[in-house]
Amino acid sequence: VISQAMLTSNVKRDVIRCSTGKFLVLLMIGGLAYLMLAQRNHVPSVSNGVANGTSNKEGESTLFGGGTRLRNLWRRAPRLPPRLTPDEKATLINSIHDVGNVHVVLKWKERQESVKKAFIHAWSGYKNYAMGYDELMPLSQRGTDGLGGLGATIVDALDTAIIMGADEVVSEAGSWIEAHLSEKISHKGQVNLFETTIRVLGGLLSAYHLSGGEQEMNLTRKGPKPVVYLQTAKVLADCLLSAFTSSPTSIPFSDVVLRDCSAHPAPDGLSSTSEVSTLQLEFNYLSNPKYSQEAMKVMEHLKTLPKVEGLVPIYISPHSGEFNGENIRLGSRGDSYYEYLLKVWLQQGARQDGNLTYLYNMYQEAMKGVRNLLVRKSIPNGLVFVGELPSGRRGAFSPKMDHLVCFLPGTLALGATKGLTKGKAMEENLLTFDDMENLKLAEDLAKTCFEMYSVTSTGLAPEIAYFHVEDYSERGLDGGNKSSEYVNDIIIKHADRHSLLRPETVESLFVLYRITEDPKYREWGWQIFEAFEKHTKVDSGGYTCLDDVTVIPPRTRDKMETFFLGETLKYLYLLFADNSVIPLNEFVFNTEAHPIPVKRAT
Ligand code: DMJ
Repeated sequence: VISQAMLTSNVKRDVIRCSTGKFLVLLMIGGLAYLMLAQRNHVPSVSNGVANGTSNKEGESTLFGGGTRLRNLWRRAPRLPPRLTPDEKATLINSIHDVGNVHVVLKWKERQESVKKAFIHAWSGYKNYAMGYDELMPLSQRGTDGLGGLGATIVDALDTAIIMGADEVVSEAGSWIEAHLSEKISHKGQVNLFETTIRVLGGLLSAYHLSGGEQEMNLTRKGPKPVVYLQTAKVLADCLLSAFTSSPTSIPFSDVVLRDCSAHPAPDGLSSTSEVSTLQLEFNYLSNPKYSQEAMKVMEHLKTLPKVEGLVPIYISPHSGEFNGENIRLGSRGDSYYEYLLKVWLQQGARQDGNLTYLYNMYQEAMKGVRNLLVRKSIPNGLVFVGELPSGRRGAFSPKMDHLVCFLPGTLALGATKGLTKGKAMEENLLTFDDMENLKLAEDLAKTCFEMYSVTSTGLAPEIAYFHVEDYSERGLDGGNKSSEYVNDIIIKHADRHSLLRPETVESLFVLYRITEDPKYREWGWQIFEAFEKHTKVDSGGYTCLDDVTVIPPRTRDKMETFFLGETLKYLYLLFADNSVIPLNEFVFNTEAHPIPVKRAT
């Protein structure tokens, strides 16, 4: 109507004169005005869309496309993505995150299952060819008694089986212990006090606790009643006590003959410092002063001895009660002295019992000593390592680090947060400057321990590594993996190229993962596990130690150490497990990875 009415000016005049026409013209003007206003208001809406990451092009054409302006008058308003409330947004983000998590959770669940399968494979070799012996010789398919003949693999493996829910193993190991162990304890010959305490006594006590002994239940529903483990532990501990009571000082003798419970010093008359100070978690758990007093006298005596910035020589005489020599190291014969200073304090519900603060102070002082006197960086790539002082503080520094030292990152991290996550400890303002330093050192050393694996052709660490520093280097002694960034930093001597399937690195990866929650520690652990699978698995059952980790195929040694089941596979399983399994603020692991509960506040 309007367009036709506009055709001639006569018509235009007539239209304006008549009232219907006036109404129509007003309607037309109003309509045009509405359309123009509406179009203007759309512009910011489109910009919103752009800001929200939707339609940039559309926004530009609306703002800058002058030729299309009229066309735009008739086009639909752009459709913006639905606006979400903050709550809806959070739900969406979480659901996306959860889908990611499901994959991650499944991945680690599967890997954990692989470790359990490895454990069952190790056990089946032992059961088929060596049941009742201390260790399996997987290649010659027989057993050997390297630890006095108490079936050490059985007791060392039992709590790992309980934690993994490997019911058949629990049943077989438990039944053997019930039927044979007490009898063996009363008949066998000489055993080492330390090895028997950490593996057999520690294994029995942990099995007792984990299977519900304290609640007078049998949580595993397999094997004997848990009290059998405790009774057997007491029979053993009663005999081992003679190592303390026969000594003229509070430093125990190193060996005990089980059949008559007589105690003897080592042939050279000396005990290892780590051995005499790594008995207390186990004897304390028996919660009878006749055991704990003897064990704790050692620590009280060690407190009084002179030290080098908290560091101690690796030998001590039970005859004089004094340290012997000046050799200071955190590897063999020194290692778990430092570990138990912290863990015995933690076991006693550290915060509540002021009587044991001296242990924590000794630990803190020693860690400062480690930082001042033993920590260096390799060249060219700056790996942080812990060396040795074979002739004390006035002698030369040796850039030698045993694989055994790789327990230290875990202990340092545990000491810093007392088993809490780093996040929680920081949130609650619990970390001192020393704690932060120790945590940093823990992370640096864990990396070095991992690189001791990845620098070799097999991906497995040697027993001992040397580090290239300014005044020490040797050519032609690398680990064989030329693509490793650290092939020139780490020196592996021919005599040190064996692997005993030791646990210390995976132990530290487990503790560091729990504390820092950094997934790289799990990935490193998985790489190490895969290398064990590839190079040490024996088809007929069991895993074997290697003679040389730097060549492929590696030369083998015919032995499966008890700690491969007691520690290495347990720590790998826990590394891939949920954090609530054996929480670090409720348990301390003895040095053979047997979890012992921390005393609760009364
Ligand atoms: C274990 O028997 C214990 O961890 C001990 O403290 C050191 N050595 C072995 C494992 O390497």
